[in-house]
Amino acid sequence: MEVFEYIKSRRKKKPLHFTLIDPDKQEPEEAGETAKKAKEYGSDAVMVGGTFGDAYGEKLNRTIAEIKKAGLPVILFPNSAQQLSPEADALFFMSLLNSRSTQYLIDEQMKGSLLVEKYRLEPLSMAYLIVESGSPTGAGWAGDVRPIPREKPEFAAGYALAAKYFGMKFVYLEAGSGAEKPVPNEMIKAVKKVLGSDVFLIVGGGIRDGKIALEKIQSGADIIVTGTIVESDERKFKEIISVIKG
Ligand code: 1GP
Repeated sequence: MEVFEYIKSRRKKKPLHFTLIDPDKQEPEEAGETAKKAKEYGSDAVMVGGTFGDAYGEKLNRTIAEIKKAGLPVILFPNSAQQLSPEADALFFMSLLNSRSTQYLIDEQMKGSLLVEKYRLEPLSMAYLIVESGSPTGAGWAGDVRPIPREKPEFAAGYALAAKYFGMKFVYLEAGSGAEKPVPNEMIKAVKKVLGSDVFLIVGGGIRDGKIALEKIQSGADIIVTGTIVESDERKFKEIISVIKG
């Protein structure tokens, strides 16, 4: 089954959880073990990507090959046209809409699109939006972003509706990995209101326990992404997934 259809059919039953694995932070075998845990605890897919580092080419391919053994779909979450691999099932073909640099709006996509076709990766079109989260994050800095102010949910809604009009299938509200504060509930509500059920709303960054995950789901998130917690606290990781699947 195509990954988009898989997401659509699972969302009809429950909200989803995606596990983010940074290929730069561990050896391929360890990434494979993490993916097995993700599957066991009920996560729906594994996203592979990271802001920084050198996990491209061979290491990226080996990491994904290990992750795939767990049996979950693997979706690339690339930081550039360099972070592509034929081993993955799909990729978030994303544009960082609040970047000030054309590099993250369209240039990397132009460089990568023919490779996406060659590798037969399923492109999942996504608007990526970085939200102010207390202190600067790696994604915001690296992406040359003007973060959306926390008290301006209407700015996020404006970007999200523009993305929907462009035909994008996903909107990702990102607080940044390890964010001090997650995306505000009011902003999630405002964005979901304009997206309706046609576009999936992904929320991630700084989601550290089940209570936070539940608030984000109740505000309108379709998919919750966690990265840091999978590396630091297995109990909380399990708790977050069980709350989402409640
Ligand atoms: C980062 O939103 C993801 O792209 C995950 O963030 O590492 O804080 O879970 P955390």
